Amino acid sequence: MNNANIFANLRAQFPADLDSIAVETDHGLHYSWRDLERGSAMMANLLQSLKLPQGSRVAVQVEKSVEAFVLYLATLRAGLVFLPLNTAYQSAEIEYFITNAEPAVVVCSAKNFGWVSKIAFTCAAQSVFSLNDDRTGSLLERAAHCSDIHSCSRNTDGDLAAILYTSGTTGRSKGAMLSHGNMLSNAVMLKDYWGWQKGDVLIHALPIFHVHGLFVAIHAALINGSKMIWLNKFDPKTVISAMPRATVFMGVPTLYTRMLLESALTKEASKNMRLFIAGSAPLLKETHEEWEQRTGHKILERYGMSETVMLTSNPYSADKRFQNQSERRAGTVGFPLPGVSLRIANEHDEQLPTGEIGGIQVKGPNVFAGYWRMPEKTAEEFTQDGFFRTGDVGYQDERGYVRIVGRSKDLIISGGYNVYPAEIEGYINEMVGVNESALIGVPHPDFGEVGIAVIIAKPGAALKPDAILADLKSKLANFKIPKRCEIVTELPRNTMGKVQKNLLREQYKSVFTRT
Ligand code: MCA
Ligand code: AMP
Repeated sequence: MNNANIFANLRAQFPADLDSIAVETDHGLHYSWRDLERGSAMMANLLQSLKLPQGSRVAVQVEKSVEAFVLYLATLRAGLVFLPLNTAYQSAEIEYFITNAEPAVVVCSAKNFGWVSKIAFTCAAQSVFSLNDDRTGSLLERAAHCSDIHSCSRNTDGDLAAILYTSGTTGRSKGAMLSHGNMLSNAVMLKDYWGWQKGDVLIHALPIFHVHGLFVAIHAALINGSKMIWLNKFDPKTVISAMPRATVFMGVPTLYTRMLLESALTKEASKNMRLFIAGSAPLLKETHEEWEQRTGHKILERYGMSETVMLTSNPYSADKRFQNQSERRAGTVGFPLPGVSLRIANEHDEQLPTGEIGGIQVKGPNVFAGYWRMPEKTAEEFTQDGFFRTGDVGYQDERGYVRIVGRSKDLIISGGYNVYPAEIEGYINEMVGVNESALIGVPHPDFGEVGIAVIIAKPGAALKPDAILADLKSKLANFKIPKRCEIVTELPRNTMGKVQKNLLREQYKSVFTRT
């Protein structure tokens, strides 16, 4: 029987010449395919030497580095479950994830080892290792003593490969459980759909703790045996200067708008590039058009979720046989990908006619198994006939292109990161002198959308916006901090007394975009 382990399948596509370059960093380091093979074998042997039960989680909060990417491969290879965590998360956030997921192994930056290991050991983790972005840390020291020969774990399609935490409309984050089969089916299909070719080189400039940078980008490059030009941190100038040696780039819209501010972005600079892909947040039509004007390339926009990996994509092919379906259309996220069933449904989960707006529901081999240890939440998000309710609202036009027009979930997407208003409001409402708060998302020229906190004080309390923001900053990941705080005397409400966030969004919509 075939091994469904995703590492085994990616490994099978490594080039025959293992000494050729697999990863080149912006710091001038070169890693061969053999380095990836040996490095992941050594780390996998280290993890297996811990004799962990099947399904054990390996939680990782480290700065981006090639070694962190190799740790991801090693975890898959050892048949364990990878749990990536945003480096911006602070102790209360990390404590929640570790308590909830109960990882057997935790890997963190050496600078955070004190507080992270305290949380980890309190939650019965077996081992805590450090890993830094300068190739130091106890993980590498320990792995250096392990064999560089390792036989990959055998897995079935349904075996758990990763858990990605994501939040819903209320309450705490939920761990979306993705299997080897979910990820492999998506990677195999996208290789074909996006026309990956021999000689393609990917510029990798995204963080590796979310689906976009970790799965979509890395799996695509590996399954095509393609070299990556690796940036630990996005820098528009560095990406543009790498374009003559590359062919594919993936980014959230903010990365594109930041590159558009660079005079070095020209048709000449990008003439070697084959494909620019955008996703994770809506790409403005203006960005799409300006990019085409400046580079001659039409960005290919696609849509996905942590729970489902990739769902829809604009077409890659300009093949005339597909007539009017081969165009990349700005403002749309394209067509359901092969194998993905997508429908626009009403509140009774019934399919709506073309052109009508409703909830986007999906089904397919890419759709996750459920939320970690939350069977009720999982059941709530699936329809009786097995479709997953994405929480996104949209329609399909007469040509079949999907357009997202809103979200039924209260979510702000800022620079490609998700911010859940309920979480931030919870923190603000606990502050002394606060009566009530509402966090809304408004347009922003750099991050696409950012949060504004609108707050009512308790009678007699004098609230200071700066103090509120500073307090939040000490507790929460930096991207979650509202970019502004407004103290008001009342919030607009409907007849049921519910705050009308749509009216607040309207009121504050031009705060950051006014020229
Ligand atoms: C940084 N800051 C932000 C954000 N990032 N504020 C709001 N939203 C953000 N996304 C703020 C920090 O709080 C800080 O503020 C200041 O900017 C500088 O922080 P720094 O970390 O230096 O920022 P940066 O390096 O310029 O980062 C911006 C970025 C980054 C490169 C756009 O946010 C990024 O890499 N975003 C990509 C996220 C991503 O990969 N998403 C994919 C999710 P202060 O100085 O006040 O503290 S996967 C997904 O959504 C689905 C599945 C899909 O479809 O792909
Ligand atoms: P996450 O929870 O990080 O997996 O974010 C998934 C959400 O990002 C989706 O439910 C959408 O709301 C949003 N998203 C992803 N890609 C796009 C896109 N191309 N356009 C609009 N929204 C997107």
